[in-house]
Amino acid sequence: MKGTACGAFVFARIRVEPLLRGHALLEPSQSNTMTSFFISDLHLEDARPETTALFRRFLHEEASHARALYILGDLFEAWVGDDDPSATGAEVAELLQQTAARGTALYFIHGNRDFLLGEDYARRCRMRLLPDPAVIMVQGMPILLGHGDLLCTDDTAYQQFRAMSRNPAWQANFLAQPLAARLAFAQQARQASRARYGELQTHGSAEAITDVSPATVTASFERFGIPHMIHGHTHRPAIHDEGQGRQRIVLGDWYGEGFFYARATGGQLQLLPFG
Ligand SMILES: [Mn+2]
Repeated sequence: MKGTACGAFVFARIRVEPLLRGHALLEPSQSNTMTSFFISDLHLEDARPETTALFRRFLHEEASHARALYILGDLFEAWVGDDDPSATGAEVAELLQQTAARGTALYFIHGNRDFLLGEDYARRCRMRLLPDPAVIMVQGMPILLGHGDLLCTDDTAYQQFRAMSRNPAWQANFLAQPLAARLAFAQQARQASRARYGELQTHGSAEAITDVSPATVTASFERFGIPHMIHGHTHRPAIHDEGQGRQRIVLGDWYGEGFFYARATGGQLQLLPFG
């Protein structure tokens, strides 16, 4: 009898406990179908499998059955072409393809690390490539999306590299090189970027140069006449009140154990922690 009672108690706990947690009354599939999510700067790579695991958890828990997921660049730490041989690239394609199969529309904007991510890989993931900047309409809100690097106009050396490397002729030439040469180039570029950041820090100008230019932010709001902007890149998650009813949301990076993502729900934009 004792055993039966104990069994009944366990049974009751399993049944009742989720009901006590209010949110469990709604299946994720019901609660998220109207919600859109925004993430950036995951910097996924084979060297940090725990971050890919966190992404998997994000897709299965927080963003499960979302209406849309917008990935605003730097999904990968490096991307030298759609013949990328990494285990992470293969795993992410599978994860995203499963997410799309559950009914979530996937969109991708290139970052400064993965600007060579092409149509082939996007098709594997079942995500659509968007231009930078892109204007979307979510729950009646027009939103300006971008990776964020275009707003960092004080970094003139970077903007020169960006203009050169986004040129289709430069890209075709680069992609025609053997995979090993492209991987070596990416390795070099990362080292050079790290060295340059260190140099800027020594000169005390890293903070200002690697953040957005306020004048460029204002110019973007004016050019598009849109009150909401979401971007990443600077790794400084925040909601900025830019005046005149304008709101700029900066997403977080995934280098630590947690990160910040944005969510559009009930006609409002929120910045939330995960991890
Ligand atoms: Mn970036």
